[in-house]
Amino acid sequence: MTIDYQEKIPNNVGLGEDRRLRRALERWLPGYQRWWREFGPVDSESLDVYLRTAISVEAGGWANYGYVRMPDYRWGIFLAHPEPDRRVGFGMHAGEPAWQEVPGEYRAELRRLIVTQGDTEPASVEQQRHLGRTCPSLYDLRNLFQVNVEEGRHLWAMVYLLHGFFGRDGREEAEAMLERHSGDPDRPRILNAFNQETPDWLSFFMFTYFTDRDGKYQLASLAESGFDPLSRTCRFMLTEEAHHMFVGESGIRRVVQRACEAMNEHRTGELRVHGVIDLPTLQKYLNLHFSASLDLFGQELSTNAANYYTMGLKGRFQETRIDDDHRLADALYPVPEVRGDAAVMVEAPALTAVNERLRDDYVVDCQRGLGKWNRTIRDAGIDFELRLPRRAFNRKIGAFAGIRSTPEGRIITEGQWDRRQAGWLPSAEDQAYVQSLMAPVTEPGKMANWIAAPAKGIDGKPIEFEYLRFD
Ligand code: BYC
Repeated sequence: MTIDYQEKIPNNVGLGEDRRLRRALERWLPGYQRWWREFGPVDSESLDVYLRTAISVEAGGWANYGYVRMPDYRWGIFLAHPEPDRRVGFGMHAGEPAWQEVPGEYRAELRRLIVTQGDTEPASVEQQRHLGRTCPSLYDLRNLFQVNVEEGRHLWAMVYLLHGFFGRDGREEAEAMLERHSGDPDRPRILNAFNQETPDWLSFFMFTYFTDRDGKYQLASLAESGFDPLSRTCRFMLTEEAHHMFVGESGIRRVVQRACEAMNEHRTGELRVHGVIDLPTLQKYLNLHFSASLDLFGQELSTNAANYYTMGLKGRFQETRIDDDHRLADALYPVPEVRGDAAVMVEAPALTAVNERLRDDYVVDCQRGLGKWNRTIRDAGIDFELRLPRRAFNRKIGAFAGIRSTPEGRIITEGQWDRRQAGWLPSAEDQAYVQSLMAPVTEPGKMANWIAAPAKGIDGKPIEFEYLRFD
């Protein structure tokens, strides 16, 4: 059954009554559709995919499942319900009523935040566009497409804010979002991690675990914003983000499980002859994606971040639950600093350290998945532990950008790094091996040899459900 959604653009922002907004979006739509055809998932035009489509923000309203022909997906615009009498929660305007319009004096900063956030969404779709050709199962292919359409919707969410609240320059920024492309040497995406390729499914699972989790923390901080439409948009986006991180966490767990099964079956850790991804290779991919995602939080000490905070535009993670003055006038926060060949912790003004604090929250959250994966390894009776590298490792932004470090955080010379890095990050050979495993498996219920079956299917359906129908 193909669901016939009544509205062209499901929304709860009063699109029907807002002619100006409708016209701006209608003008943007053909460019978006062209972008989706040219830069969205390859070979997906004629597929019927069992997807969920958000059609309202009520409980269950975002979880409507049905077969959807991919280009006909209804990208909707949703804000979480308003909180009555919501106030700015932090910064110099703490306690004032939250803004329903853009405060003129903060317009440039707010626009920059929204554009940076928005830019990542289509970027990730571009990064993942070829993965459909090598899906390890129909279940995984469906999840990939679900992630892709929801990232598309997240772009819509930011474009709605630009169109709805920023006038002409907002419309120009919305256009530019379709003109920058991941990895484009002339017009790249704004943040570095979104210009890297996602060339294989192991990278995809790592990306959805580590990089989408940066999304969770950034969106959560923006959800604290005094600009209420941004806050409400981000709160709804977070409900979708959870599924993306589930795809990553469960995907990596299944790769780990398959590695353990193969190790026990063949009584060796050398799994490449058996067409399975060995745990040391997995650790290298983890090192790469974790360190790249750490960079996404910006510098340890950032006047941009301090300004966003003081202005009331971007808060800390779960700001309202923190028990302090929410102004950070005199507070201190520990940040790392490189002194000679050692990293030391120093006390810095908490206000300029909000990026670092968010990064700290993120690292704790990342660790949870490792706990689960390591339990899978332990349960299989195998003596191996996956670890997060220390934050000095392989950094391009912040205090550690200029130094080399081992995954354990020991600062080393450039020469030592050159000799040893192939043991820590995926080498050309590792990448070629992982790439060699990527062959499509499209028979319902079947899995590629390098990954275990999921624990259960989607929407209560069995694993062998036909999650996609080919024309
Ligand atoms: N790459 O003061 P600093 C997601 C620049 S992911 C390139 O430390 P700030 C998703 C910075 O622009 C979440 N440049 O930076 C996940 C600044 O330039 P200027 C995305 C960088 O501004 C998966 C200079 O360096 N959302 O949603 O405090 C799939 C000084 O830096 C980078 C957001 O990021 C970098 N990594 O912090 C789909 C939220 N880092 O001023 C989606 C919005 C820094 O000298 N963005 N720079 O020209 C922000 O809040 C901030 O822009 C950042 C950077 C946290 C990213």
